[in-house]
Amino acid sequence: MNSALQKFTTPVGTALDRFIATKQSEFPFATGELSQLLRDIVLASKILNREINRAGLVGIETSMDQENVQGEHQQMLDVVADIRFTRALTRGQQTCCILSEENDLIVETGNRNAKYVVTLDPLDGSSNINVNVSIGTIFSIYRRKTEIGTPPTEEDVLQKGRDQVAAGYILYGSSTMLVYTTGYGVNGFTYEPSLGEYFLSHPNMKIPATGQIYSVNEGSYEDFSPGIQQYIQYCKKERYAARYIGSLVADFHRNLLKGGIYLYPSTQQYPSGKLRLLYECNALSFIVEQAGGLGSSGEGNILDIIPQDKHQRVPLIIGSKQMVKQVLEFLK
Ligand code: P6P
Repeated sequence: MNSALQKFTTPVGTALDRFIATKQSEFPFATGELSQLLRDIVLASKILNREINRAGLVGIETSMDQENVQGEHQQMLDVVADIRFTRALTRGQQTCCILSEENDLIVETGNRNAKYVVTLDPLDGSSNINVNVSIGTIFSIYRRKTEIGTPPTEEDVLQKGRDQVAAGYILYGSSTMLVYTTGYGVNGFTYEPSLGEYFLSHPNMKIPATGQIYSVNEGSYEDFSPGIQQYIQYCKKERYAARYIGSLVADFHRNLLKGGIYLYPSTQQYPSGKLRLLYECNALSFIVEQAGGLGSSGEGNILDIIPQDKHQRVPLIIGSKQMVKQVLEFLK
């Protein structure tokens, strides 16, 4: 084939849609419902990506001058993201209810015959929007606990991370990526805006067993337990690189690729840690464990925590397995 022709016929790679269909065909009992649910999430992420990438031009990066149910400052994009994902999941008809950071109560989609529930942080790190720092969406998918056809209840979302069917995140960064797992490894897809499609760019992702990067807000150092303080001193003595973007998905993704550890321990302001078990910590812990890493609260594996409250916060120590285990040694 001549080089000119070759240049214009380079394969574009594996589209996410084809990847989902291929994976579904590998499971004889798969009915396509999970595939459809994943497509619903992908659609919402594409719409949101468009808004984020022109936020400064359309005035969407402004604040809502109101707080969400958590008492946290709400950006307009937080609300837009919540609406986009809720609408896509509702119309996709595979989700019976959604637990979102932006709503205190579970949101019934009206699809009472749907067998899945979604827990969601529609837009994490939104305080970074108006300074053009990467932000992310984090999601978990569970099978409902209540009977098909009945109204969903809180029982459907108060599930251990170990019981997740799938989990993933979208990173709206210098490029937009979707990374997810269904329990059979972790795969990363990069968005090609000119085609409006994600393509497989990071097959079978594995986090290095150890690393030289630590991510923690050292401004809270005085609040940290002696064990955490000793670990931070250890990182400095070892001349590790301090990398903390203030956007969980961005910090997590870099550590997943390069090896490293992210810590959000208990602080004076957040005695139980800042991050939410059901729609941040469980999803990232499922992903990191599938990639060979570890997610811990400092007292046990995140995935084994039995949730008590929908918006429960937990301390999070997550990343390369050897680094997390080392922190646990300091905590003993
Ligand atoms: P702090 C963003 O608000 C977030 O939830 C995470 O994305 C981020 O890692 C963390 O909080 C930053 O919190 O207290 O260090 O500013």
